Amino acid sequence: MSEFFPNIGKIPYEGKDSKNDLAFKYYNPDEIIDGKPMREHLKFALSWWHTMGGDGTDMFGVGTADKTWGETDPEARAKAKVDAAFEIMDKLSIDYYCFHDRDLSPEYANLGESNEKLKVIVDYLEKKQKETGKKLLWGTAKCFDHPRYMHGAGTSPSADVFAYAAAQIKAAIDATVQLGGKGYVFWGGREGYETLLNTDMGLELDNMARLMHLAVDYGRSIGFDGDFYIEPKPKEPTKHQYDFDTATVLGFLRKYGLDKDFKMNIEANHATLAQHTFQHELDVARVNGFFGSIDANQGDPLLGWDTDQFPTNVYDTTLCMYEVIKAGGFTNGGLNFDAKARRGSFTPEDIFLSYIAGMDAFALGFKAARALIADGRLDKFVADRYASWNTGIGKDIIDGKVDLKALSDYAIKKGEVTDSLSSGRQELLESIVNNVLFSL
Ligand code: XUL
Ligand code: CO
Repeated sequence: MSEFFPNIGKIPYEGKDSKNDLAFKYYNPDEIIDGKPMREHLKFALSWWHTMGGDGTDMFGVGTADKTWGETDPEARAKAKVDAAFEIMDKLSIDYYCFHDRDLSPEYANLGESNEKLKVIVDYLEKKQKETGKKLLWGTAKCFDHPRYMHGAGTSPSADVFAYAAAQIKAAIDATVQLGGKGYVFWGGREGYETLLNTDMGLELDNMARLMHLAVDYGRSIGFDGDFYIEPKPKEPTKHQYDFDTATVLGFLRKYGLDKDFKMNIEANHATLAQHTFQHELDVARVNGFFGSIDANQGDPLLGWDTDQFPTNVYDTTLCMYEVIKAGGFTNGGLNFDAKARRGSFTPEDIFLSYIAGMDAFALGFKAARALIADGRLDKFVADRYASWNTGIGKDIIDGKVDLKALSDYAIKKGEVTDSLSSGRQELLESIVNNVLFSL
């Protein structure tokens, strides 16, 4: 088979002193760390939509990158995309990929035909996976781009649209299971509203949960043993997205009894759109036991929309990997690059250069996070800060040994609190992070 990128060979790891643009400086896929190779710690995934389909089209202009893969017939193009994607994954040492149904195969004249054509591509993917050892991280259904979804999918006022979305989700779950994926994502593309003047919010939320329950029941019935994920996002495309942030989604999952089957797929740029840090969203997921997977990218602090840039901010990747390590690492999840090269970075080489940038930033972040934990100063500071909960009245509160009256008696007797107040030392801690980061 001829190559799509004949001028680019397998990207080698050359170390931090290399000046070779087409080499990794930090991502050394086979380096063993804590008994397993770096590639298994990071579990990088290629996003089919951006990398294989995104041509740079924006609101002000047509595409700048050629993503036709040399084909005009839709089925031939879908197959060429598979070949090109596997070449990219091989050359970049990426083990996983993620898809929406319609990234793999477009819509045809009717749903029956779309499903049949999707199956052809899924069979082809299964064959390629067997030949190469590449894996599916997660699948999802694109229930937001077609005009039928203008008012939502699971939250559409039209029951027929709900049924159509259910059909698409069924086929996408079938594909995910056939390809051995351990994740299935719900990103609520148009699950939200523009004005309450035309919206029955209560019914829409109930229906969104109904669709998820139907998906869980079906997935489990055909042997899907992975995680369902919700990917929180506060705005864009709708003004009020129901999955605003992790805390909002947690309330939703618990209310509707979906909390046993779902975890979070946290996206960096979605976190910042919700006015949170990436680390905040990861931490909310972790401390509640809902940490699942990550859509790795970054936004631009000066822009208020989802720019899906490749992540290069090492401070952020460090604090992200700090959370991942504290969560015990990835199980079913991984780091999916929901990221696209800038519209002006339009050449085939830019695909590789942008992935190298993102992968190196995460490899460096992983090393830095491990160094922060090994250094121990942050952990020790936090442990000391909460020491009053380990003994005395703090321990009694945690053990449930005191009631409100007993606490009142204690506080009156003790008088003003002075001895257990200490400095938060934020500046010191920030300088410790710098010290560790720049000693790597
Ligand atoms: C949109 C987004 C999606 C999801 C999958 O902002 O992040 O691409 O990751 O539907
Ligand atoms: Co995403």
